[in-house]
Amino acid sequence: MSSASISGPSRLQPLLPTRSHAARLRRALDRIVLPCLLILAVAGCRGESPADDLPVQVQLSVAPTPPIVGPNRLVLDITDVDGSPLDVAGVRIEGTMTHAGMVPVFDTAMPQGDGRWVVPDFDFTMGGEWILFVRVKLPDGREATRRHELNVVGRPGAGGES
Ligand SMILES: [Cu+2]
Repeated sequence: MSSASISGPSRLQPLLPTRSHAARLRRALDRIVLPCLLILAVAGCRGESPADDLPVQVQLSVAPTPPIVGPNRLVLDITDVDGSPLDVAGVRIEGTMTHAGMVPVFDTAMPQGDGRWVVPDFDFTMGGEWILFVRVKLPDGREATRRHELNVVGRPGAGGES
């Protein structure tokens, strides 16, 4: 057994270029990945990502907040891109979750005037992350779909997913 090979600069030398190369690569990745994450975070906060380019914005509020398993009141304020109330022909809601075997929940909103539509008792059938597709039918028959995500909290004995 020789101890001469334990500490020799010649053994460490090959590691240095590799490490700095890895650091350069990581810095380059940070430059690409970080902005992407920021964009995702902003989109997630807004809870809305248009699937079409129709000039329709939907602002969703839920009572109670956070929403609970069981009936909840959905209030949808529908505007054009400038924030002015939009005259629409009808609003349908589809609620679903990402896991397999989920039965979607469908409902229809009722007009309250000034672009506001209400679903009095939208039934969240279980707790967890829900995706709401708000389908806004325009007077000319075209339909805009806006997606909102919200976390439904379970109630004891109400069948929530923990
Ligand atoms: Cu579910």
